[in-house]
Amino acid sequence: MTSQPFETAAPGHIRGFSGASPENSTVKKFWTGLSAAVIDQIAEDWDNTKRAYAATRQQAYFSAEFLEGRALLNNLTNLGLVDKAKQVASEHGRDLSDVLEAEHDAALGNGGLGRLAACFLDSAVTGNYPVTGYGLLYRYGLFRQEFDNGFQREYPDAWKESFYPFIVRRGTQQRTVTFDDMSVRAVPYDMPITGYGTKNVGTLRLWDAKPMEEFDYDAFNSQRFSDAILEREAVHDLTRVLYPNDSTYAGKVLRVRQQYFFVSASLQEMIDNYVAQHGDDLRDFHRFNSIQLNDTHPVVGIPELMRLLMDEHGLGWEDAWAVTTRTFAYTNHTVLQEALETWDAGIFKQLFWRIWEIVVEIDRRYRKDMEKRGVGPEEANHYSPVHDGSVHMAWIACYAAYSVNGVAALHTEILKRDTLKFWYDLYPQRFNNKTNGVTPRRWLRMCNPRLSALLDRLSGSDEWVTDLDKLSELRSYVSEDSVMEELREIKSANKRDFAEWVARTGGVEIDTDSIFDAQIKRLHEYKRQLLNALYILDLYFRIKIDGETDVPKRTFIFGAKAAPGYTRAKGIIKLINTIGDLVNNDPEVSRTLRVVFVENYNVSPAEQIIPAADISEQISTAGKEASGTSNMKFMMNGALTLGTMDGANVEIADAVGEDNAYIFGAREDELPRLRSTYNPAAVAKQVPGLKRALDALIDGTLDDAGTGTFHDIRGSLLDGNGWETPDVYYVLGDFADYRATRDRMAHEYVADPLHWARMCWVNICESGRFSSDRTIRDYATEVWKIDPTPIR
Ligand code: 26Q
Repeated sequence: MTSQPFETAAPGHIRGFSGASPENSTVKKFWTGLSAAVIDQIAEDWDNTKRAYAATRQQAYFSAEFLEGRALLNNLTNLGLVDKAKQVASEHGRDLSDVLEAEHDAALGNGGLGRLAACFLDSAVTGNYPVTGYGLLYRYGLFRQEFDNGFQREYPDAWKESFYPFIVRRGTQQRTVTFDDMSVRAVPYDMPITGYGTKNVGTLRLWDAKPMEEFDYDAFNSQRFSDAILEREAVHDLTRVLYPNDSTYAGKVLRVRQQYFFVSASLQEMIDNYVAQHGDDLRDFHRFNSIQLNDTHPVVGIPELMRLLMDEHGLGWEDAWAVTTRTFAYTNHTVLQEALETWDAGIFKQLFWRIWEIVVEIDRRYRKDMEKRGVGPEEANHYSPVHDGSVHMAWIACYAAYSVNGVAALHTEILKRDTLKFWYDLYPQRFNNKTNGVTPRRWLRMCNPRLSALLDRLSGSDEWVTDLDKLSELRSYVSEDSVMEELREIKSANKRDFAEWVARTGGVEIDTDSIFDAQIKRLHEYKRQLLNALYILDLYFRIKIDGETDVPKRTFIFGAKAAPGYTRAKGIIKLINTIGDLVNNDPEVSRTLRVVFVENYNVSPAEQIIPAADISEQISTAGKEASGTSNMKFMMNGALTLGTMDGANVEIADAVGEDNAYIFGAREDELPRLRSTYNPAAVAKQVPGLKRALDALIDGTLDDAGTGTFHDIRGSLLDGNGWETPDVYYVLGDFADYRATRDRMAHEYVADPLHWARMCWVNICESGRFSSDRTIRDYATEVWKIDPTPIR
């Protein structure tokens, strides 16, 4: 059974949704109909894929976040339907690009970790690997950001309020999740994950929380109307909103409820499927199932699987532990101490006493185990699952998981050397590195059609789209000037598109002849947007006061959200916006420099920015950024990295050679020595221009609307405002090298455009190892032990 061809079926779907002819439908309804037509195309393959995966050894990817972004163009790209969709649109008097713009991003993630999960699902299905994503169907995604006088304001992101066709409710597959104070119905919604050049369709299963009974009629009828409503609301609270923190731990009860909720529902389903396929001896569960934990957020799955195996399926502790410790693998995404998840023991006791009991028993056995191994009681206590009144999620993961990995080579080394050294010494064989990657479908094929067409033509096929290493075969075109000219034209055209997009979305006017220099990522002090901002401020004075004239034209592009409670990060947003106003409104300087701060940065804006960028700012303090993934997206699109030797930058520099990247700043291994004698206030005096830039924060040049924000930022660098360690992230220490390197970079850009193009080309051609296809292949063969399972 096959459905009608897409282009034949689509108009009917549009009519069905809009109750109007396609010509008279709103653009949103047109989008909805077109999207429904995509689902129509894949429905049968999706069924078949589910069946095939259920019968084989399969992998679950547990993650509190999946930052999918838009779905329609991605699916059209994967299914080879872009031209047909264009045709359908134009036949009804529309531009496909307008229709695509009507889609709201699915922003069910904060940043890197959530977007990585989305790239992984894309690569898993493209490689036909039996992988299913499990997470939460948040009603509100990551907050929408607006600027109000340069300050960040947050608004709810009601992303699915109007009908969203890319999730399908599976009402017959509900589960019940039981807390001590309430039972909750878990309703699965499936998002299809299409692959490129395969019939397989993977699944992202997102759980929604519903009251056990739609209405408690007794309560309604017995004058307890408001109790009934309140109870219902308490359940709906569970999946109401994604927590917007990405680097500080917040011990909110609701957050741990969310975690237990999706993890319990997912495990119940996996066990039911196992029983249906392989019978009810659960001692072999791990032979058919493995679960990757995306950071510690789903770690409560470890005691929950123990509970299900023992209490619901009759296994003894030893058998259950044998299964559990062969099922879970753990990925760490951060070395920041303040991000490590620990829960107050009282929360566990109150929400799920049985889980608490199991954690305590894991703890008891762990201590005995350590004693046998000769670990001293003090050290054993420090790494125990429960101590000092808290449950330590990372330690549970390290004790129970069969695999522990970091997300870039340097990061994994730091884990082994510092953060997780204790565990590495105990279980060296568990530790492995899996350098992150990004999907070349969304981040090259789809977002950069011009470059894509050039790569198709030069390589004679689209094979590179699923085998990105193929691009290295094109490296020799580096010496063909005509190809390099073409590359330059592609970049120019992308820059014009971006400038138009900025103008359309209400931003400043930008010069497409200028160097596009972009830093797009969450706002955090360790990522050092402040270093970038101080450079711009200094450059402003160099032009304005020092009369420097030999300054290449630059457009500084920012995109960043700050966690709503992270005051200093929000201050830095205000600072960048204020510097932007100073620069953009200056009649002289604005001829050379412009600052664009893209509001509400998200996946879709990234797809506009990255193909247009010349320079990729990756300037975190060495040792702090676990990997980074925008660095890979920029590289793939021919932007050069201006970065520190941190995270995956190290591997990017290695792939392209240091001649094709701009590396600066203190190295991770020299920072402890440098810090021991570091005096930021002295550095500020010594480095010319630095004091002038810092003083502009408090001398009236920059106005923070009387909030004291800029005073605090300056103080944080110079003297720690009298209470904190000054300049923890070594902003001033790296400033001089950053400025010299960035200046040199700009001069090389204007001095020899052809040479610049050659460097871009090398970056594109050597980006193969940063495809998430490679990452997934490595997980599949080295950790998950799963095989490609193509349908038909
Ligand atoms: C924890 C507790 C309570 C509420 C929220 C959180 C929380 C949520 C999200 C903590 C951390 C995150 C996200 C972390 C993250 O995105 N880390 C990034 O992961 C990327 C993918 O591996 C790396 O490339 C980045 O270097 C890393 O910063």
